[in-house]
Amino acid sequence: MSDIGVTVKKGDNFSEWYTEVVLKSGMAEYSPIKGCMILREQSYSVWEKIQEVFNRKIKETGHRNVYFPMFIPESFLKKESEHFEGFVPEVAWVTEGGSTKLEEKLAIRPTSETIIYATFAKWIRSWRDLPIKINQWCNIVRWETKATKPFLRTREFLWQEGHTAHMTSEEAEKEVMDILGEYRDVMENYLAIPVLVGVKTDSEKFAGALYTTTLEAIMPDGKALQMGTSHNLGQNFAKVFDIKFIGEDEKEHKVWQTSWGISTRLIGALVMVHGDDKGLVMPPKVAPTQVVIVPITYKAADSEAILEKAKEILEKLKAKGFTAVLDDRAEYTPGWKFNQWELKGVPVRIEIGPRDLKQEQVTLARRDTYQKTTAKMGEAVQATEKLLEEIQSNLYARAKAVLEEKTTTVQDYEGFQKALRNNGGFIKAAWCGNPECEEKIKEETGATIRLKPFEKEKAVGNCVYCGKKDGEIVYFAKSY
Ligand code: 86X
Repeated sequence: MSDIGVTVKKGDNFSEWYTEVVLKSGMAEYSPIKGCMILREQSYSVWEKIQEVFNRKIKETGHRNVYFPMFIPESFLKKESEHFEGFVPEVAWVTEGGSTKLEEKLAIRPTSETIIYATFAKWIRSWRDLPIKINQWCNIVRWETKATKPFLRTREFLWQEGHTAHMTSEEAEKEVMDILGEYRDVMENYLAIPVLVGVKTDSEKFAGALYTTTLEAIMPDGKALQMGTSHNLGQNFAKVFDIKFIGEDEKEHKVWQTSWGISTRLIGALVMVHGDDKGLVMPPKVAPTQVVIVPITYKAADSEAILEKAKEILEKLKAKGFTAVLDDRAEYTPGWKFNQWELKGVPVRIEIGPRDLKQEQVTLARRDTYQKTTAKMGEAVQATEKLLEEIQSNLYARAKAVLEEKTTTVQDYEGFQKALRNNGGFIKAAWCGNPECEEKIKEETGATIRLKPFEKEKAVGNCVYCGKKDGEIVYFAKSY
């Protein structure tokens, strides 16, 4: 029995707990290839939900989905060596077709800038061709040398990559921020994970970008996780790929570009942030199954009547658009079923037993707090709907409290090191802007600057490393 449920406590060994939950809940399975995993029904369903939500958002704002080849000629990546140099050791190559050596080896896309922007150069002639706002959902391969971890760092993963080209710098800037806002909405209001948003420092930004904006969450072990990124590419790629247009002024201009992405990494964050000692806890808005109905019919004389009621409620829930299942398997006990659905993180369980039937009620058990309540049989659907909403907001509130608890403001380096040691999480401190201080802190503590908050939240203090005046307040953390 013990090998069915989770055997490691989240608070005892977080890393082992994570792996156990991911495997036992039916989220992922290891594959024969190191660093490549199988996305099972539980996780793929969450991915589909993320796709559904994000597709709706970007289509509303005029983006369209496309699909580019997964092979990128070596010469394309070389053209961009300035921006991709650091990544070269991570590229996987195809060198043969059948038994014939290829004339030019092909990279398996680690990201698609080069192939997409070479194509933009063909598509764009005049200002009338702009803007171009495209997105693709695809797989990506990066031959990681660091230890891999399901969802967080795998050699193959799924993502969306958005790529846009605009007439003006202002338009590109707005695009970067609009997408950042949509990402934030997905993360906070669907996945129930609060994030900090801001700008990367020069040493942490994408080399091909003018600036990189980022969304960062904190995991229960105190490490930060980058949840998504939206880049302002300026005219950097337009110069390399010669993407130009004749403007209304009849002069030639280079386009202004953006790129942005989120990946299946978000699913790893979901497990880490909300899961507990019994397994997954799914936020209702992305839960593959929102409600499970378990009839308690063993040894019950009125099992027929119980089942009938259960089916009635199931149909009503479905009609209202909820994803509900009726677990009427006779070969398992209710207790076994409870454990299994808890492991899978189903937010609400409806129990109907002989006593419930007699009193014309149902018992509702919520996954986040394990609290049980009863509702009148006729109000079961309404009560469930309300409970799902409550769970969604409670999960967010709980995660938000953790984020706050794991954020420490410090004045000096001693305080910095102490906070990092004792509490982990985000350290809010002033930084003079010198990359050398940033690098020293990284070397000495392992923490990096995760982001600089946006203008409106700006504050100043003495640099936590060198003590220089009027440094800007930034967020440091150790990270995944
Ligand atoms: C950076 C930049 C950008 C579109 C995103 O962050 C969102 C979606 N792309 C990705 N990046 C690389 O450019 C890269 C390149 C190579 Cl060749 C590689 F092997 C790994 C990479 N990793 C990240």
